[in-house]
Amino acid sequence: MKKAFIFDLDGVIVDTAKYHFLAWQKLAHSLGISFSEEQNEQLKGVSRVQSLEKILEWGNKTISEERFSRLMSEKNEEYLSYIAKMDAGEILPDVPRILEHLILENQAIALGSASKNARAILEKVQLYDKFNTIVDGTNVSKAKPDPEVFLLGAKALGISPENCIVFEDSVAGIKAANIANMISIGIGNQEVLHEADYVFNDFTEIKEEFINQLVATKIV
Ligand code: G16
Ligand code: MG
Repeated sequence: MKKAFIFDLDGVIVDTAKYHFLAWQKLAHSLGISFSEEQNEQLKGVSRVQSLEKILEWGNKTISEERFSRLMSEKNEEYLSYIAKMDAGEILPDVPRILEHLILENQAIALGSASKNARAILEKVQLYDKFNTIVDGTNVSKAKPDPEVFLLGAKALGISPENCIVFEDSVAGIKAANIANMISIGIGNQEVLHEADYVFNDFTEIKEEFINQLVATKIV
């Protein structure tokens, strides 16, 4: 049975959260707003627009629409300066092993990310060619936990949602996968991701046999 394995990007394939943090922190400080790593946690999987809205809310600030879009571009330029220095060394442990196994087993592979920079990042870390389809922030209109990003991935691959397996590090992403009727696999902390069907700390804990079982499971 051919299944689709849908990967989130930030926190699953690469740890770009640290670069988002540095860029948002610089922006927040320029507005006189403090910004902690704990607050950054809450921005994981959240779109760029919603992230800035939250930061302004935390700082009790209202700004014009024009300034809002200027700040978004500034943040993205700063973020892209970090992305420019990325290479394959930044791929999270054992992600290539799992991707190679899926390719060997002839399974479909998709990216399901909120990021508008997803394609550029995959190219920088030389993983772009491993994906049969890419759905990212440029294709979706509704942010996770809305299941749109994953449903579009399933549709592009011609595989029913029940036969899709999603790897996600964010609570919103796990919710999105569950709402889409897909198998959800949390990558990260069990307590945080308790709504997922399975949780692993990282890909080093995922064995080929586990993947094979998912592939063999018949959905009626
Ligand atoms: C990622 C990050 C979020 C970021 C979002 C949009 O989502 O987790 O922190 O705000 O993309 O990114 P950009 O500003 O590059 O469009 P994901 O879905 O890959 O975890
Ligand atoms: Mg993520």
